[in-house]
Amino acid sequence: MGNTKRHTLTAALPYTNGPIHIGHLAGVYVPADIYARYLRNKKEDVVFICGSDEHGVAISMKARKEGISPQEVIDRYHAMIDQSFQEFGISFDHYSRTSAQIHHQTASEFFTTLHKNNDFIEEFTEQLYDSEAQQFLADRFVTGTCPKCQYEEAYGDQCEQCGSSLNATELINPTSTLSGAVPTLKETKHWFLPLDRYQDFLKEWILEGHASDWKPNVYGQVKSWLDDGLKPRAVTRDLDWGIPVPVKGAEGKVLYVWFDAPIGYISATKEWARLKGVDWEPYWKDENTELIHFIGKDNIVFHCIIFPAILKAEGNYILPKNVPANEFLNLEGNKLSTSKNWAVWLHEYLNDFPGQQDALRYALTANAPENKDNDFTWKDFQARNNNELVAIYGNFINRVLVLTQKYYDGKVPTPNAFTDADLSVLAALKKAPKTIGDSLDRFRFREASQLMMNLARTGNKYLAEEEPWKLIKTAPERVQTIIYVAVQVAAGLSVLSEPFLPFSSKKLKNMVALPEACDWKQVGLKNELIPSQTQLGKSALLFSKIEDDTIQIQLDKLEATKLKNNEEALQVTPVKETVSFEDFTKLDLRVGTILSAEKVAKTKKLLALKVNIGSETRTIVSGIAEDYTPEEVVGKTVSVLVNLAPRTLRGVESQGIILMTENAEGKLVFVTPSEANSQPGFTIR
Ligand code: B3M
Ligand code: ZN
Repeated sequence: MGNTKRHTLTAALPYTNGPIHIGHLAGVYVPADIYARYLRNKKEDVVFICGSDEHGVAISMKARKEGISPQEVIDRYHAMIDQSFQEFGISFDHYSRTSAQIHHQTASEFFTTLHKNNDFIEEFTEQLYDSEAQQFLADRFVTGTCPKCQYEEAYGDQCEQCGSSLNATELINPTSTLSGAVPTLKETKHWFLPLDRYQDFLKEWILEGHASDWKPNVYGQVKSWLDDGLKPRAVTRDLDWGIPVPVKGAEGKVLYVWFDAPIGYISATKEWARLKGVDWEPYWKDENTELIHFIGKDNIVFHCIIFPAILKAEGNYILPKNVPANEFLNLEGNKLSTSKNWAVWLHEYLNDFPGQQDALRYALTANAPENKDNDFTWKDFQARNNNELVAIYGNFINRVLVLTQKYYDGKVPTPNAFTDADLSVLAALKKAPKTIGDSLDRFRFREASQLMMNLARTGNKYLAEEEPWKLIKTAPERVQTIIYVAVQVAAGLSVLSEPFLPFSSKKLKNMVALPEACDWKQVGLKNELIPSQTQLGKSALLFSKIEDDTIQIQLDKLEATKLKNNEEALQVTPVKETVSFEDFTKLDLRVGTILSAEKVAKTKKLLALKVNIGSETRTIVSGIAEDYTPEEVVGKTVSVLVNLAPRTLRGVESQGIILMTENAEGKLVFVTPSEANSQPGFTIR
């Protein structure tokens, strides 16, 4: 490839425990694909790598739940994910899987090399053990409270709330997700990667070397781990699904999934190179190669600390130049959830919106969760499609093609003298590859997509202002110039929109008869992309309007999911054991009113309330902060259990319980004495 730059791009390997949804797409695959297409468009040397992550507890758990083997789980989802990525136009050069033999071999070799170099510590330690399930618990087999941020549903290897990487034994109040049992400690031998040995190197490489070019969210997370001080981390597990630990004395143990999965990028590159008959090594070992990892924010520690430490220990590999991790995407105001089916699934979208891949790609890019979590709504999706793709981009292209056909039988006219308006549009076109490219180079995909749309907007506005349809009778020589200019913009757009809108770009390229050689750079260099007298191709609609009832079908689907989840939540609460009337009368329930409320520091869920119960004011800690702000609850009339023994929650003594139930949306609501005139202190019987 001569003197072009070499790039190795990786996109996080999806777990094959479920299909792909819009959160995965917006966070990882769409931006990665835009970047890959952009570089190829500039004729650079790119390998864009991904594959299925088929080990780890996520897979075992899914298999258990469905009563099938892990192999059946991974085969099902690997095929499905691979297919939906292809249909969506995610242009991986290779999509592999970590169950492939070449990966088992590559990962084992890494482990063996590090083992020989004494890069591991071997230790007998006490690990969490579920004696009901007779299994050691790590990673997602155990949940508990995060010691760093107090989030109550952290996993045994990671807290999704604050992103901290954890050891299972650090969790406060751990529970087994297999049996619900409280685990005990039991001794077992494991191999640890002493991350502390890499502390100084990581500090220098990232904190000093990448303060300005890494995204603040990524840099900030890395800095906080390094400030905390790195600790050794087990890279083996007591599990029966995974890559066997390739050393003596490790029978029944497998590699930790986060040890093997990132190595999957390397195995997949090897597999690709073998198929293509090229050498894989420069893509991973040549200092001039730019390695970029596209990931979601929950994967930062693994790609910025653990994997680099592994590569560094091995000694022959390059490190990532950047790790442009995204934040999370929500759906209609709620967190995406595979288990709650709260998602827009890619395979379903492809089915429901055939031929409209670009509409979703565009909506996810224009609203990407680049710097903060963001919300996907169907209304916004519809608006992006109808008001931007159809009304601006599509309208412009359609006018250009239709007018050229009508006035000149589809042949690009010869321009006459250019006016200032013409020249300024041509100048905007010539500048666009640089401005859009600058944003892409800095991984600002939202901004880049808007700059691309602005070029279409410029074209559309130009035609609206010049009104060639009015001039055709009076000043036909002027119309020749206008259409000529508009054709150039359309041609430029076909190139510059390709990373964002690959399907319509391809159609558009045919429509404007773009020469094969015209790439990103040419658009910025040439004065003329399509010479006069070029015969244009047939015009076709690039985008179609999405109607309200189509959107309503999707909203109804989500509504049905909500209802189903609520029903299931109801069904799983069986009636408790019978109590005697005498026991019931022991409970002292009273009407109260909330006088004030404030958040309990360092918790997400807890509010500390002052409640007037008639005879006195009580402090009551209530787990409602995710559903109510303090301001919203002040003044509410509530039902209170007032003779519960006081309990201390996060340092605050709670002197009672407020009765709550749930509404149809799953929001907590107060059990309110609704008949008029009940007063603080009245008893509830
Ligand atoms: N399988 C994705 C996740 O955390 C995880 C990425 C692996 S990248 C090497 O959902
Ligand atoms: Zn946390």
